[in-house]
Amino acid sequence: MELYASEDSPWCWRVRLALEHKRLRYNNHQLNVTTQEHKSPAMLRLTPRGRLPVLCDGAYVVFESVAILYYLDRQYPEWPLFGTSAQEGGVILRVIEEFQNYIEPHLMAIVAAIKAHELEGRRDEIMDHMLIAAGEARTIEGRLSKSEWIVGEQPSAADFVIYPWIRGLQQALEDPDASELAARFLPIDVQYPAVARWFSRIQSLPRYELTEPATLKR
Ligand SMILES: N[C@@H](CCC(=O)N[C@@H](CS)C(=O)NCC(=O)O)C(=O)O
Repeated sequence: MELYASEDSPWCWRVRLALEHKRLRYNNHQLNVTTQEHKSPAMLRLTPRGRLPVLCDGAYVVFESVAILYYLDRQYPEWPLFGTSAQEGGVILRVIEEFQNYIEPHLMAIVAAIKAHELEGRRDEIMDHMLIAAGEARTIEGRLSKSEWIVGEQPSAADFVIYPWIRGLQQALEDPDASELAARFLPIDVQYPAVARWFSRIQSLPRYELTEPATLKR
């Protein structure tokens, strides 16, 4: 399999986590988004929107990260990503949809503003995003205080979709400019102890370290 990905993208990281979880071998092609490598004619033939990740399995091409996870699970059912029953699969997909629709846009706004050094002048707007994200993190904390994984007894697509964003938020909030925002979330082991324990569980998964963006390495 060929994975076309950008190293520090949460959408690409979730696919690397899923591939490693399933013990699948793949060639990881890291594209440089800054130099528009992902918009080359060859890439646009694979994925007309010019977004990453894209997975090619032989002649079959799939893009959109959650669609990739779904494809992998149907094609390679060992080490399931969407549970072992229709009901469990429904809950996993519901949690993913809720995350992507109601939380991800706020996390994107916060992380992008910190990385672009744009907090000055946008502090109230970004704090509003932070308050929503912190409230949603409370819901995730509630789930993880009852169970080791976001849904069910094993790691699932829900863990692999959500983890890269929360880990990315933790990293972004370590920027000294973001201290006011950080007070709503850090230190994570004090404010969200179940999330911190879940971080350790994910980081202990086999071959986890191969999935981690170099910019985030501990
Ligand atoms: N909904 C898509 C989002 C993909 C996405 O936005 N990827 C970023 C990763 S860096 C990208 O390709 N950005 C480059 C661009 O938009 O030109 C998914 O889940 O795969």
